[in-house]
Amino acid sequence: MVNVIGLGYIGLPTALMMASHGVDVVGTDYNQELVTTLNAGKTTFEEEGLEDLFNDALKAGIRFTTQYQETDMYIVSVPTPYDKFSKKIDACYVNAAVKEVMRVCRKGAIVVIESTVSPGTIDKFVRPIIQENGFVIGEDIHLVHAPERIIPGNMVYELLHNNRTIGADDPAIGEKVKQCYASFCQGEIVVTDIKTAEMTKVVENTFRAVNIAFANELAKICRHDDMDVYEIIRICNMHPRVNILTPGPGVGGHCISVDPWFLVGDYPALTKVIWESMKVNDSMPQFVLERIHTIMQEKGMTDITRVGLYGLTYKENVDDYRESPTLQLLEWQEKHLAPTLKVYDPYIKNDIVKNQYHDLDKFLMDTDLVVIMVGHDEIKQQLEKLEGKVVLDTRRVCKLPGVYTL
Ligand code: SAJ
Repeated sequence: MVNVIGLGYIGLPTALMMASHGVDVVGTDYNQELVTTLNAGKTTFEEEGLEDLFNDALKAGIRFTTQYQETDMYIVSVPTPYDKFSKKIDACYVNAAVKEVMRVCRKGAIVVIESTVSPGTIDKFVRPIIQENGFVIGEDIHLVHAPERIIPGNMVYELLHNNRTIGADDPAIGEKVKQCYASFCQGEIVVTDIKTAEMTKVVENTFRAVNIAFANELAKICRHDDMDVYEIIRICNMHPRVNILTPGPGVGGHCISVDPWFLVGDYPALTKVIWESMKVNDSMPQFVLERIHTIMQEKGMTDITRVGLYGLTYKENVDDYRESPTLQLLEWQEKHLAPTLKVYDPYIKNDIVKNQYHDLDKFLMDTDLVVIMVGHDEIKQQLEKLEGKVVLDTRRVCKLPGVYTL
């Protein structure tokens, strides 16, 4: 039996996928409300294909509980935030989960850490916890790091098809864990050591952060001299060895906007490019505010309360708003005592910010300048509703004449 610890954006789909492919799975989360919801037959977030996968896993017998199970394999997929001041990883959730596992696990159990951790985190935090509990690593407990790679918005497909990395002290244990993931994963599964696996995960997300920062910097250069950044990137990307990502209003989510900081925190003297890239990405919400100001001046608009932000989530067609550019923008704006802008997002049903709307038509009725912060399919399919509005499109989804871009 596999006990998946942490039933969030990664743990839940992983547990469901294993269960629906014949593995005996129990999902554990310390959040009683979340466990109750799952036991009532409801999923806890929106994701394409998740509902069907959930039903398959239920039929296959998956169980959800707040209790850690006595078994011989654990998959820990809890969050790893970073400390905003030191920029270093905060491994408190991983540490707490491993401590709980130590209380109940069988001798010879395999503990797989799926959570993203910076290189050396398992050596520094996880190994001592196991040893303090009187276990010998490699004999009583086996350690493995199997970082996840799935992208919100396409998780189910990517769980099935992405290649994976498994880091283990003992290659034979690595192979055993590989067999478990191979129950559903059709991609190639590489077995390596733990520190290499830790590093690859952080490097993958840092690569993307730096590439996005480059695109964002190009957007600023092009704005400065009135060039079309999208056309320039489109043409450059026709070169066989160039692949620039897309500029946007900032970088959000719990991965690309967080993981590169682990490297900056651990190697401050060696991370110049990464550090500057993160600063560029973090500057984008403010850049959008400046664009709003310029456009209002150009259009002779004076009433900031008639400006509305379309989209609160960190990217299109997901319901996750952690670290979202819109939240970053609102935070920046509030610091300057300006009245809060109007906000609407079809994926966010609860009120999480001031002046939040829950109906697109009503939101548009009260807005003269619409700033598209997220390119949800909803707005892409109803672009005609923006006719007659001043539009600042930070996601390049609305190619109507007269639309402002970054
Ligand atoms: N963004 C841009 N321009 C782009 C691409 C993205 O501004 O060209 C923005 C998005 O709007 C969003 C942020 O960047 O605010 C991050 O979105 P994303 O789609 O790039 O990535 P995530 O954070 O949803 O998922 C990433 C993925 N990592 C890589 O592609 C290397 C995913 O595979 C990882 O599993 C995930 O992080 C994770 O959990 O670590």
